[in-house]
Amino acid sequence: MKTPHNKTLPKGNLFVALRAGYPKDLDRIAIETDNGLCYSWRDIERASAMLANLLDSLQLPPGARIAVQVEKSVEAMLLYLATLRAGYVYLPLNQAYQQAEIEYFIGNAEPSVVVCTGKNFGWVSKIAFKAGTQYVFTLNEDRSGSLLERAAHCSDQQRPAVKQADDLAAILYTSGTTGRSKGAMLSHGNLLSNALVLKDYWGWRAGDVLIHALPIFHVHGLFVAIHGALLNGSKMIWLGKFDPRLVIEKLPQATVFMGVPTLYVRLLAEPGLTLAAGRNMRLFIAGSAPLLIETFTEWQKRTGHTILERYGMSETGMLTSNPYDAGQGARRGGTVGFPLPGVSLRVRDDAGQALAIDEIGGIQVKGPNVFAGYWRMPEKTAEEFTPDGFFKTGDVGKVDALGYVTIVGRSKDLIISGGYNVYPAEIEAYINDLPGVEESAVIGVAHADFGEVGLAVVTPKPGAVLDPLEIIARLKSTLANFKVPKQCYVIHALPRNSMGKVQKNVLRERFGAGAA
Ligand code: MLC
Ligand code: AMP
Repeated sequence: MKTPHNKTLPKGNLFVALRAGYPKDLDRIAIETDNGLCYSWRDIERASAMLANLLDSLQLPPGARIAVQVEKSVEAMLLYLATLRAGYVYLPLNQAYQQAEIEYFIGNAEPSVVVCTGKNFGWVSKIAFKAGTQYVFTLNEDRSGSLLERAAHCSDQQRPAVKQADDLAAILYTSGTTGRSKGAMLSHGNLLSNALVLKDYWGWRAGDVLIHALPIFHVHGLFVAIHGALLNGSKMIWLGKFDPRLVIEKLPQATVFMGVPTLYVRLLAEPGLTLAAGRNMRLFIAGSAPLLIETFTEWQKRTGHTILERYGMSETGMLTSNPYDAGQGARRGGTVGFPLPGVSLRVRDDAGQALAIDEIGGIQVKGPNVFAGYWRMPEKTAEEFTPDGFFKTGDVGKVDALGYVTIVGRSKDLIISGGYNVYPAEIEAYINDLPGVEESAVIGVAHADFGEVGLAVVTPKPGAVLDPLEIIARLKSTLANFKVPKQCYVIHALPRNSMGKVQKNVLRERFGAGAA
C-alpha cells in the first residue's frame, strides 16, 4: 500500500508508539471503570501481550483481519491493542448491526478471526464459517467468553510485530452513497501521525484524565480518545455507556471530555451541570456531527468552558480543529477551526476549480493522516481522489480570511444522527424490497436530541395498502436500530424534478417539522 505521504509518515508499529507514552511507573492506574474495576498500565501491557500471543499462535496469514462485534469493554480495547501488537488488521463493528449487515462486512472483509458476544455466537459463527473465517471467539461485557479463556494460557511477554508506516492497522467501514459500505484502510502511519499531531495541538499534559464515554468502533472513541490518553500516559475513566449524570459525577476527577453533539445536548439537560461541576476540567472537545451554536453558547454559560469543535472522518482521522491555545485564535462556535498541522485543505467548485476566501464548495484534503483507499475497491478509491492526490470529503464548506473552516452542508446524501452515519440509499433499498412498496425516499430532518434523524416517505404499488408502523417494525427487525427512520409517511407519488430526480428538499419542507 503506497500513499503520497510515505516519506512523512511516522515509522513503526502504532502500538509501540502508544506504549512509549505509558508512565514509568506501570503500577499506576490506567483505567478506572464505572463498575469499580481498575487496570494498571502493567495490566494493559500484560493483557495485550497475552491476547497478541493468542493471535500469534493461530498462525494467521499476514494482513489477516480480526473482525470484532462486542459490547464496549476494556477487554475489547485490549483486543484492539493486541491486534496492532501482533501486526494484524483490526475491524471494529457497531454492536447494533444485525445479520444482513454482518453478513456483508464479513463477506467483504474475509476476516480470519471473528470475535462476537456469546449471545450472538450462533448466528455470527454461522455467517463467519460460511465466509471462510477460521476462528470465532466470544467476548462478553463481564469478561467471560472463549477469547479470554484461551488467552489466559498465553505468555504475558510478547515482542510487537515489526511494522512499516504503510502497513494496514485497521479497516473502518463507512456507508457508501450507493448503499454498500466501503472499508477505509488506515495504516499504522496514518493513525500515529494523527495521534501525534493531536497530542500537541490539544495540549495533552501530565495529570490529564479523560472521561471515555463513546463507543469504541468509530474514529472518535477508538482512535481520537484512546490514542490520546495512551500516548499521553493519561488515566481513563471508562464508562460502558454514556450516562449524563454519571459523566457529571465524574467531571471533578477528570480534565478532558470528548463527545458527539448529542452528548453535550443531553448533559445540558441535567441541572447538575454547573460551573462547580466543571471546575477541574481543562478541555471539552466535540465533533463527528455539527455542533449547534445554541449548544456551544449554552455550554459556555453553564460551565464557563468553551467547547473546542473539530472535524474529521473515518477515511482521514482528524482534519481541522479550533485552537486550544488562545494565542492561536479564539474557539469559534459554528466553525471547525483550522486545518491541523500537516493537513492541506482546499475548497473546490464542481468543476474542480479553486474557490476564493468565503466561497462555498467541496472540501478536499491531503495529509499523512489520509487513508490509502477503500478495501478491494480500486475504482471507488480512484473516484474519490483528485489527480493531484486530494481526497474529496463530500463535505461542503468554506474557509474565511483568518483560515477558519466552516462546514455548511454535504454533497453526499448522508444523515448524521447522534454521531452515527446513515446513508439514505441503503435504507431505501431495504424499504423498496418490502411487499407492496413502489418506491421510497429517506430524508434527514432536524431533531433536538440526535441533531438529525431519518424519516421515510413511501409510495405503494397500485392496489397495495401500506401501514407506516409495519414498515418501521420490519426495518427494526433487519437493520441496526440507529438506521431505522424515526417516522414513516405513505404518499401517492414522490415529487420529482424535470430530470426525474426525487426532490428531497420538497419532502424535507413538507415533512421536516414532524420529527423535530
Ligand atoms: C440510539 N438510537 C439512535 C441513535 N442511538 N437513533 C438515531 N441515532 C442515534 N445515534 C436509537 C435507539 O436504538 C433507540 O431506538 C432510540 O434511538 C433511543 O435510544 P437512546 O436510549 O436514546 O440511545 P442511547 O443508547 O442513549 O444512544 C445515544 C447515543 C449514541 C448518542 C449515546 O447514539 C452514541 O453513543 N452516539 C455516538 C456515536 C459516535 O461515537 N460517533 C462517532 C463516529 S466517528 P428504539 O427504537 O429502540 O427506541 C466520526 C468521525 C469523527 O464521525 O469526526 O469523529
Ligand atoms: P464518519 O464517516 O463516521 O467518519 O463521518 C464523517 C463525517 O462526519 C464527515 O464527513 C462530516 O460530514 C461529519 N463531521 C465530522 N465532524 C464534524 C463537525 N465537527 N461538524 C460537522 N460535521 C462533522
